[in-house]
Amino acid sequence: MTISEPGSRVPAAAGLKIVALAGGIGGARFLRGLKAAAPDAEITVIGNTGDDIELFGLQISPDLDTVMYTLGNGIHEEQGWGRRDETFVVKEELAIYGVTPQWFGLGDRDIATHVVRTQMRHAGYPLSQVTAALCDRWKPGVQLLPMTDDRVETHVEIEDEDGRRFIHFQEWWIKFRANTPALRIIPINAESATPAPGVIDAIKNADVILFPPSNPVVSIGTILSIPGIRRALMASKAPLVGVSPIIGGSPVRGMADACLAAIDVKSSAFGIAEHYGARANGGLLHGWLVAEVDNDCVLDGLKVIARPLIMKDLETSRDIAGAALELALSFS
Ligand code: FO1
Repeated sequence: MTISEPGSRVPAAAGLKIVALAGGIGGARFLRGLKAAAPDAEITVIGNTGDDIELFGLQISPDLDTVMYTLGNGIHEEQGWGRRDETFVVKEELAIYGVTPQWFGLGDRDIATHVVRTQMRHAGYPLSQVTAALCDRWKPGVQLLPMTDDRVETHVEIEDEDGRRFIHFQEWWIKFRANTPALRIIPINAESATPAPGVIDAIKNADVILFPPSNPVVSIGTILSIPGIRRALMASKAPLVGVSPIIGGSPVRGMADACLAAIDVKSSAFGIAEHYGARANGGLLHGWLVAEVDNDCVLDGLKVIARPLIMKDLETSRDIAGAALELALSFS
């Protein structure tokens, strides 16, 4: 099948079972484009929960919420996280009480989501059932599964004037803006976590598997760190296509380059492709979508196509998702 010009939907995707491993902002925007490119496909999103954090007694799942709000049309569009039309009165009141931390922007509307999640978790519901209940309201139009129901938190080892220590990923990401080098990035407890119900089956039954342009270390990498998920992806017959989150050596958004440095992977479309590996040589990827500036990305056994990769609106996101989908379908 030829890779058709940007702008078209992908009719061949009707009825297809598509599985996407997604992190936060970039992943969510890509998924919005995927829904537009393949409106009649059945999309299952395996969401990263390593960013999860408990603050002020509330259990917060940033990447699940970003996907849910973005696809459910409740997201703060410019930020890519949190709610549109948000207020921060509770945050201001907490600051007046001197409650810390004050670097996490917890909005009033967003707090309702965390209250529901925390109440349900305390009542004994697993995160996967909490997420399904929250999605009953938001109707993201995809099945959103946490990568695991077990608690996995990404912590980052840094060294500064206060010495060498681990801090929560959110503190490194928000308070430090990833400016302090990450000596190690560890998804705590991943090795004893199990995939959430439905995750392995979704991979097994997939016709196409996609890696959106999410952070390859702290989003997709964290999902791959859950025992059984990588093995299921490798055992799947479904073509697996990824989209580079790095254009011309720098991340489109976020600070993937700071994360890649922590695992000694070059911050380039080629570096990440090499990191994931080509399926023909024992890696994960059948295909890799790169920006035109990176069309010199050649990796033995990997089918690479170049396309404009800036997701500035729904149309560009749809075109990128459509190109990724068509690249995947070119293997079947
Ligand atoms: N990111 C920020 O840069 N600053 C914030 O204050 C902030 C608050 C926040 C609250 C809820 C939520 O779900 C996400 C939030 N994020 C914030 C984004 C978050 O750190 C990232 O989306 C992911 O964890 C990384 O993709």
